Amino acid sequence: MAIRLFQSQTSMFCEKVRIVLALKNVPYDVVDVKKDDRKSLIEFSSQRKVPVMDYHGQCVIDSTFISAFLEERYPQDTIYPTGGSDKGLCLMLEDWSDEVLIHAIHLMRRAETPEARQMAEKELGIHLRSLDLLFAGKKFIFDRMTIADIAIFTQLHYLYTVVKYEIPASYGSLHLWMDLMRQTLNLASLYDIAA
Ligand SMILES: N[C@@H](CCC(=O)N[C@@H](CS)C(=O)NCC(=O)O)C(=O)O
Repeated sequence: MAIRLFQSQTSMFCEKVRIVLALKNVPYDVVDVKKDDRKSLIEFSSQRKVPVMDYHGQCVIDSTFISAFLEERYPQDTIYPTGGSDKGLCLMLEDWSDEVLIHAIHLMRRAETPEARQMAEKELGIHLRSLDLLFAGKKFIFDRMTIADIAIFTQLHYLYTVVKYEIPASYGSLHLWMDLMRQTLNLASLYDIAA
């Protein structure tokens, strides 16, 4: 029985999992879940969110759990840093990205008036500034590309591909890191979605 990923192409959480699967060279089949047709997903997982992984019949829900599950089974090309303390920080950053950064990105996506956009840009700006400081003088956050980089990249990548928002050039360190991530993940442009 093959591994199946219930997913949607534009979801940042699904992109996060696709990147982990690609880094670990794990072959899988895709089940595309449409907004208005979640029947097979609900039948398999008893809930309606993607990503969900069907691992030879075992149901794994949520990008963070799927990533940790894949790491356990495929420890090669690890997605975590060396050392327990750095791993703790890495998991916190993954969670920050999935639970906090995402709100600013959704706010930007939903902003329909100039006032709402200004508010959203202000909130997003707080996070972009923190990230720009975080990446100053660094390649990746830890000693290698980890799930923290991947989680943050997929959120910001969504800004370009779905929200159509360009991160201001003034965040120079953040731009350098985005370019490095794009090259490492072999994306031709920031608009490409990892296959
Ligand atoms: N914490 C979850 C979030 C998953 C999530 O919010 N998925 C969205 C797509 S980006 C979804 O399927 N939403 C459908 C719904 O809420 O009905 C993860 O990391 O996988």
